Amino acid sequence: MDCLFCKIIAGEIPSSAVWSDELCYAFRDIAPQAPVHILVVPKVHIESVDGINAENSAVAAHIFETIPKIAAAEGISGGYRVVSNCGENACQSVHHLHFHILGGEKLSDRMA
Ligand code: DGP
Repeated sequence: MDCLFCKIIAGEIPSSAVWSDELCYAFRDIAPQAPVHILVVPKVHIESVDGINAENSAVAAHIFETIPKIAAAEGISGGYRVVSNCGENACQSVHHLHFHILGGEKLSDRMA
């Protein structure tokens, strides 16, 4: 499968890792939109939030258990934003489920 994030998870494309466990991988976004901008992805390929179902939702739950741990390790526990773009109208550009963690400064009170 020609998936950028699958290649990053496999180590075929370099990335700046901040977390790795049996179910998920987190790394720094190549074009940060905040002082801290991390992407958290499942190691299994899921296209987007639309692809979460009863069979794989444990991975999504695990990611949401992991996000606060990453935020704490990054020192942004005082406030951060979690975003997942799903589909064309949301401008999803990489079709492997990912959650952006944005923080390290006072973020806009607008989402877009
Ligand atoms: P989205 O637009 O929600 O699909 O976000 C995709 C993000 O992926 C975007 O913020 C930039 C990031 N990205 C794209 N290619 C690479 C890459 O090769 N390495 C890293 N670290 N991030 C990437």
